[in-house]
Amino acid sequence: MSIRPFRFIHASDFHLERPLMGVAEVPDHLRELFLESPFSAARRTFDAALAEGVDFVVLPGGLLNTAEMGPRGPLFLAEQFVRLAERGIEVYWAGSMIDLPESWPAAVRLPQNVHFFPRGQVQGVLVRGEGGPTAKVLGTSCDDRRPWRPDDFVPDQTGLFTVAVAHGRPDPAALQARGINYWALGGRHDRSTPLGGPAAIHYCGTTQGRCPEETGVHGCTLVQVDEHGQARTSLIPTDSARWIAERLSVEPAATVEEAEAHLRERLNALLESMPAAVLLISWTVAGVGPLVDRLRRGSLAAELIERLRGDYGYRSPAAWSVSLEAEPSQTWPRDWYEQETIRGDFLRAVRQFQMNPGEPLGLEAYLAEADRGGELAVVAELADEPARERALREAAALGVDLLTGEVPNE
Ligand SMILES: [Mn+2]
Repeated sequence: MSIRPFRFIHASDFHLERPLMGVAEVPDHLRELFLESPFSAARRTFDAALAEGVDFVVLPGGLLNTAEMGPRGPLFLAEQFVRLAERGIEVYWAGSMIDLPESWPAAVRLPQNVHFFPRGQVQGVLVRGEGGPTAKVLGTSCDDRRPWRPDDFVPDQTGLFTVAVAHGRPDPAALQARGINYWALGGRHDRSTPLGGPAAIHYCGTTQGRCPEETGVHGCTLVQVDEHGQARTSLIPTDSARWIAERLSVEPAATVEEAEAHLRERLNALLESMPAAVLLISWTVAGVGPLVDRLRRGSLAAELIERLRGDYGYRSPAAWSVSLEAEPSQTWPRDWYEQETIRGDFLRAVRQFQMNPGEPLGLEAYLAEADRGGELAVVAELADEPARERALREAAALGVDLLTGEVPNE
């Protein structure tokens, strides 16, 4: 296949309706950032499209919750689309369940360059360059009555490079079998490429991490298709706030001063490697010994975090320590399990659950009446093995904390 090279931007999951969240407290000087960074990430995406002079932009959904967010989101997006229209850049948008074509407010005019794919069927659009068609873009918006299937997508019969745009998580093998050149997918917030090569499957991820779990760099993807029809993807960062999870192991004999020096070293290294974004860091300290015990109970963790915030959290850009926690211990002294104490009873009960992964935890009983039997009840079952193990470990640590009494380092 010999074709004219072209390039496009692939971006999804702007979630303009959702500020940054998942922290206990937001300091005053970062409030604006927590509210605005989803918008600035979307704006940077369109800035990148203009700067790179792309041929078109594909948006596989999750851009905004049109039902929840009022006029600001749609007005903002329409404005951005106009910027692209002025440069002749087409936009292909495949909505998710929160951004369906029907829910776009009629009062906000979508410019002509925006092709919003309908729900319930796959539509194909030819992308025209100066010398004729360069590519075919196929897309569909989500439909709860009939979820789209990989089979609905048929590659261009004349051999044009075909891009499929959709929101969802189908089986990569079923996608690969279709013979589409590039699957531009949305619906995952982490960036991933289930399949590279001539039938690429790519999730660009959200343009702005929204909570402590959405760690690392977020952005949009620039896709460059060469004359052989090979697609090359590269990340363009768009996040102005970046969530970082850092784990620090300490020796049993470590002192507070040593641990603090390590934390500062890490902070300096992070600031050096990522100077352009505000860093939001969740610390986990792992290990055994008096230091970790003190971090788990008492005020040491709060004091440490206060000092780190004071020294690094108000710079520009800031490195803000969101939390500092001791990792729940994996093991407790063997004789604790044998003691005829309430703590012994408790640890034996937890171990019973740990050794029998099939035994239900029965957490549903603790939910409010209205939530039983619902979606939350499924989550509360903790059927997912790592989640169950983590919950049991945390329960054991909490039980040990509460039942060990005043002797912190027994
Ligand atoms: Mn999403």
